[in-house]
Amino acid sequence: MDVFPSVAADAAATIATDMDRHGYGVVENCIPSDLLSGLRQFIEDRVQKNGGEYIAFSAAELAGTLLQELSRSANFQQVCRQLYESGTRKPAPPVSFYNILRCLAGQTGEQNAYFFHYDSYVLTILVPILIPTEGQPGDLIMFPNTRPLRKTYFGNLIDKFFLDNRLMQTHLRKGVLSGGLKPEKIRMTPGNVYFFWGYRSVHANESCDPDKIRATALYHYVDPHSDSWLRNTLLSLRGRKPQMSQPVAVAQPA
Ligand SMILES: O=C(O)CCC(=O)C(=O)O
Ligand SMILES: [Fe+2]
Repeated sequence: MDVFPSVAADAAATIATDMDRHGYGVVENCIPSDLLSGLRQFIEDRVQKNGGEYIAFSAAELAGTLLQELSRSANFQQVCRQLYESGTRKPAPPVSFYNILRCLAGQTGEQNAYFFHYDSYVLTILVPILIPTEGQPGDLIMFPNTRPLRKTYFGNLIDKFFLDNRLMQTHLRKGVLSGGLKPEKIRMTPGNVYFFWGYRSVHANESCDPDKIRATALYHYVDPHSDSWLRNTLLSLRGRKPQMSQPVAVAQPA
């Protein structure tokens, strides 16, 4: 049985319109809570083993979990393909996700908040697993669709250069905290799945209380510059696999 419901074409079209107009679209109540609870247990155990601090898991470490099942779900892949096609007017390539599970907790969770970035992938799907119900929930904050898909990787690098520097990061963080800047704030509910144009939208997450866990699974779909010579040369010089521009995981899973 598919872990994700079938989303009708007109419902997917509504999600795409919401993403264009308000920054994000949502499929509500699509992940049953009994499926989420096994994953929560896994997360709580691993965060505890990690001294109550931030931890992130790659797709390989998620083998056998609900999150891997979701990445293989035909219904989930179908809605991602439809959104991609409606957003880019291009045929959707075969689905392969860059998948990560982020668990914010402790003091190191704080260091992974307010990092404003563009994703390297066109479509971002966010599946909240654990969101604190007391104190700060760690909302997703977003300035939707602030840039188009760049034709070249170099164009993309220029955007990142202007965003990923101390001056701009401080300006955005202070602006958001003082209320001078008003991003979309998305208070996520576990069970729902959220879609946004991660490549096109400046986004970050707020912090949550250090004694709470905030866990989100991210699925990233289609790197528009995967064939770029410049990108591949830079990545091989740095000797690392392509991924989004997030701070590195602070700790390895135990
Ligand atoms: O966890 C979140 O709310 C967002 C994380 C994010 O934007 C990312 O990992 O690219
Ligand atoms: Fe992101």
